[in-house]
Formats: sequence, C-alpha cells, structure tokens
Amino acid sequence: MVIQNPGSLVDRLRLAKHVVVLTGVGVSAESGIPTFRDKQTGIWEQFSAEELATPEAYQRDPSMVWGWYEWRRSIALRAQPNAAHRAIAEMACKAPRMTLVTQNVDDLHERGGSREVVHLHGRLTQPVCELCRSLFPLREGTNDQPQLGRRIEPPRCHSCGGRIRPGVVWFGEALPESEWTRAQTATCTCDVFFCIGTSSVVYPAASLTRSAMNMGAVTVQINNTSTALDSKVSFNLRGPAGVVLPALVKDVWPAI
Ligand code: BV8
Ligand code: ZN
Repeated sequence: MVIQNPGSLVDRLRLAKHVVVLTGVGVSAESGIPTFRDKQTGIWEQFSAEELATPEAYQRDPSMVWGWYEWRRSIALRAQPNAAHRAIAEMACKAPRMTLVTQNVDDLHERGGSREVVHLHGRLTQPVCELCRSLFPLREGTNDQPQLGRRIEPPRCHSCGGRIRPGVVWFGEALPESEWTRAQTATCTCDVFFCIGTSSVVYPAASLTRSAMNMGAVTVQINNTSTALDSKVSFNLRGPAGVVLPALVKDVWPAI
C-alpha cells in the first residue's frame, strides 16, 4: 500500500463538510465478485460486452442474456460485504455529510451498512418489465445455482405479460435520470471526492471525477493497479480497498 502525503489527506478529511464516494467493482472484488476489465480475470476478458450487455443482445438472445445475469446474481447473493464496504458505511457516520454513488449492480454496499446508495447502473436484484417497467419480485432464498453458460427463459410480467429484463443499465442506454442528477449535484457540492475500485473508463460515471476536480474538490483514488487518473488526482492510494479504506478511516476518526 502506498499513501502519498497521508497526513495532509487526513487533515483534509477531518475538515470535510461533504464527501462523495464513487465506487466500482474493485470494491466488491475482495468479496469474490468478478471485475470487468482486470487482465485475465475480468468479465470482459472472457465475454463480449456487445453480446451480453446491450439492448440489442437481449433482443437477439434473451435466454442467453437472462441466464448470464442469473449466474451473476447468484454470485452476488452468495457474496458477503467486505472491509471496504463496511469502512465506507462507517465513513458516512463520521463525516458531516456523505453521498455514496456506485456503478456496482450488487447490493453489497447496502448489506455492508450503507443507506441511500445512488446506483448509477441499476441493480441485479431489481429486474423490470420491458413494457410497463413494473418491478418483478424475485424469489428469495432460492437454492437454484445457475451455471455459467446455461440459457434460462426470462419470466413474464405479472401485470401485463411483457418480458422481464435485468434491472441494469446496458451500454448505449441512458442512466436513470434521478440517480444521475443526485450524483452530479453531490459532486458539484463536495469538498472531498473518492473514486474507489474503478478503472474510470465507463462514461458518464467516469466524468464525475473530472467534474469534482474542476469544482476544486480534493480527489482521492484508491485502486490496486494503475489507471489514467494516477497522476491527475490529489491523492493516489495504491492497494486493495479492503486494506486501504479501514486504515484511512481509523487514521482520520480514531475510536475514542
Ligand atoms: C450512455 C451494467 C448515452 C450491466 C455497465 C467512447 C468514448 C466514451 C464513451 C463511449 C464510447 N463509446 C461508447 C461510449 C459510451 C459507453 C462507455 O462509456 N463505453 C466505454 C466502455 C468506452 N457508456 C454507455 O453506453 C452508458 N450510456 O452513454 O448512454 C445515452 C444518453 C441518452 C439517451 C440514450 C443513451 C451506459 C454505461 C453503463 C454500462 N453498464 N454495466 C452489467 O453489469 O452487466 S458497465 C460496467 O462497467 C459495470 O457495470 C461497471 O459498473 C462499469 C464500470 O466498471 P468498473 O466498476 O470500473 O470495473 P472495471 O473492471 O473496469 O475496474 C475495476 C477496477 O478495480 C480496476 O481498476 C482494478 O484495478 C480495481 N480493483 C480490483 N480489485 C481491487 C481494485 N481496486 C481496489 N481494491 C481491490 N481489491
Ligand atoms: Zn409489464
């Protein structure tokens, strides 16, 4: 773990009035959720985004896409929140104000104790009807463990009979307007902005860090590998989020 000028970051955080935290799948990696773009292990190293995570892919082959998302949902259901999720929830209790914005489609932030999470890319647990947009209730506590590559016929809407689709934002689709507005508004009014466990290549989410810089916020990246933001952020903390974040929170707000 490399922390440049840790003392100065600790001071900035102690003085912060509003902290924004933007997370990516790296925050959930230590819980066993596969990342998207890490070499060899990333999801998009094995699968094509165009064949699975676009509206066109779903129209072309709904059973393949639904089966793939059921496989990912089963991984997320079995995963447990890690020290990074818990440290972020703790930071929300210590800072005067904190807004948590995530690109993650799992619910590990909520299960790690965070409230009012802004989900920019939707949620695996909230599929919706393609036609009437009704939420579709999924069976809880199912013993089904979908295997990778198994095709599963998507269910039908209880209200209108339309086809149910995964509740995530696919490439080429607009982000949910209210979530995007909340993320932008928080970014423009924060004094410290974290981007944690994200490669910062997917837009428009990645533009938030640039907006925070332009608004004069202190920017902090936590990532275990290098990204294009390494030399641009105010503080670049290199290491696993589950190690770096609890150490930072403890330094800034020591338990009394
Ligand atoms: C839109 C949900 C317009 C579903 C996802 C060319 C240039 C710029 C933009 C574009 C372009 N061509 C196309 C675009 C637009 C496109 C885009 O940005 N493409 C990029 C890839 C080029 N964006 C869109 O299409 C967006 N929509 O633009 O709409 C519009 C407007 C109006 C009306 C209609 C349309 C929609 C984007 C949403 C895509 N949905 N997924 C699903 O999950 O299947 S994207 C996917 O990437 C994930 O959801 C994830 O949320 C997102 C971001 O990825 P990361 O979380 O950053 O993951 P990644 O693997 O990349 O990185 C992990 C990082 O963690 C790594 O850096 C790693 O080092 C680090 N790490 C690993 N372990 C740890 C760690 N760090 C710390 N600790 C650890 N332990
Ligand atoms: Zn419907």
